[in-house]
Amino acid sequence: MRTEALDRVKLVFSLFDADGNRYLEADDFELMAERVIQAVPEADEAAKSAMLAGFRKYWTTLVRELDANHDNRISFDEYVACVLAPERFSEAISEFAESLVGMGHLDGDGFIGRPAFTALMRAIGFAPANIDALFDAFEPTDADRIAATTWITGIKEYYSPDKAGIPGDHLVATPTT
Ligand SMILES: [Ca+2]
Ligand SMILES: [Ca+2]
Repeated sequence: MRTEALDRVKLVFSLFDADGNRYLEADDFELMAERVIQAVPEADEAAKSAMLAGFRKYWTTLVRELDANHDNRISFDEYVACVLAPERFSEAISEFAESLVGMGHLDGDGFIGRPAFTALMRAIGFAPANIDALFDAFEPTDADRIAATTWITGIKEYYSPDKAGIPGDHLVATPTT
């Protein structure tokens, strides 16, 4: 596994542990889903339902595939195994990615504006400077919007054990400005 991939996984584990007890549990995903759904109140109800379903599917996939000691929670050591077998998570990550991007895709024209992107990423827990750096790496249009497909691809790459030098690494980096 590449160091970059491990750093990305560490960050996501710490953010998804929404209550900070060092284990991922069903409640963390409910809490995170609620935060993300509230981040873009103007999103339509279908997008919000899809987001909740995306978080729940992600959780049920994690606990089914990774809960080695069957205590219904995922420790970091258990979680790291997710990058060793990415194919077992690709369906859940795809659904999660599409539902997250759907929350920001307010007018359905294939593009996401920076405000919705920032609101969603802040709700997950990423830092503002990292979020801006990621958005810029996605090469926004003159109207400061990115393609929905670019963001979906970026989320999937984030979880790829053999990727480095990708836009998602901006989320892990310590901002220099
Ligand atoms: Ca937790
Ligand atoms: Ca466990």
